[in-house]
Amino acid sequence: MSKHTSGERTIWVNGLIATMNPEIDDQYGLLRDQAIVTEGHRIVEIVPQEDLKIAAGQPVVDFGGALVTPGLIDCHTHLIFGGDRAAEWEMRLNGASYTEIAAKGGGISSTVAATREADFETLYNRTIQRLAALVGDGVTTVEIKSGYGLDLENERKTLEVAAALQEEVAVDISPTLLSAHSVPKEFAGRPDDYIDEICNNIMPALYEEGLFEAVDIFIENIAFNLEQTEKLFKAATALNIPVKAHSEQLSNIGGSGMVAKFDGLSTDHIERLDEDSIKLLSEKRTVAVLLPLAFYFLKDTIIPPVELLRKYKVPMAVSTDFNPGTSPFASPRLAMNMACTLFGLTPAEALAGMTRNAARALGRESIQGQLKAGYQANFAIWDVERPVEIFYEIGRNPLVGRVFLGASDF
Ligand code: DI6
Ligand code: FE
Repeated sequence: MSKHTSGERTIWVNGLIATMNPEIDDQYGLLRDQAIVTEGHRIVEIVPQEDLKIAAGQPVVDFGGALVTPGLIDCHTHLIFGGDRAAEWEMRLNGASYTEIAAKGGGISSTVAATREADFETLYNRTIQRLAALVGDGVTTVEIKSGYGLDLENERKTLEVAAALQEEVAVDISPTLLSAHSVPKEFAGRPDDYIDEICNNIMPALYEEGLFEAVDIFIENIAFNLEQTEKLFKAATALNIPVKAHSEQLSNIGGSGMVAKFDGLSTDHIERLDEDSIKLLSEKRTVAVLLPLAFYFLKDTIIPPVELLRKYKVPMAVSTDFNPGTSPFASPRLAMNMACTLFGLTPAEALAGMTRNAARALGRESIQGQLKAGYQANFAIWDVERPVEIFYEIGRNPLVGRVFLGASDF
């Protein structure tokens, strides 16, 4: 990326700007004939081009009529893991269910074994390819979860890969501790003891090391129950760590209500979410994260209650859920496409789901996900006439460049 050196005032002209600012009276917050003025990492102002006063020698970048959106934000991924699950996918295509495969020691457990086996370099090299695919789709912020190590050493290894990638790639990584993804074999039949191990050992140690910024848990019949969740959330809250959950993907045991109780960042999947839980969410800051690629790959048939989420004004985000078992798709554009076709989101809701609301799901809503004064200068630049074309055609990618913290490859 060529650098617009930090602190330098830069003027970006001739873009069709989809600000995603809800205060602008257009579903994409569209602005025409306006210029974005940045200083280093920040947007200083967006002003009518005719009012611009450009000093001699001041850097000006011409978007040439391209569409400019906030950099995309993929707020839920499991990008770092060993091995793959192609053979299990074939089993599923031959008739076995995800739950049956998990019960036979397949599923998440097989990826845990492969991740423990893999060394740092292997994990790093595999992940950087996936990250490149996300970046190639316009991503400037990505959440990455642990959750395939399931012990102190291997959860640390996973999160250290995320930290190393943060140094190498022009992208903002939001790391999440998902040690409560599954019960590891050392704790077989003792899920409560494993939750204690996370609360007393894994979480405080890795938080102290600065390796993650939020805590996640898989709340399901086949994973952790509400009591275990409450224990984890209380321990996280005592350390001032925000919480979130995988909830109502396969069953509804009240997970989203528990996330609401702790004013969590997000509740994710939520195909089986009910109206009473939505009412609880509506009073909180929590974002409902929709993961249409996992829904598609599992051939689920129950769609999330989008109409009720709209009714109660719960903000909806959209993410890839990239993982080896249920969503091997590093394509945010495909996720937005399928959020529309499979879940009935409008294109503007889908784009808000990968920008403004995804920022909120990561606690970054005051600095990312919109183009407005005071926000970070993170842009995705698209060779399209209207926003829907960002994810209309899959195969030909209309992204022509990204700006990340003011540094541009456009
Ligand atoms: N739900 C999911 O879709 C992923 N994790 C989760 O809790 C799947 C993870 C996997 O199958 O490896
Ligand atoms: Fe997930």
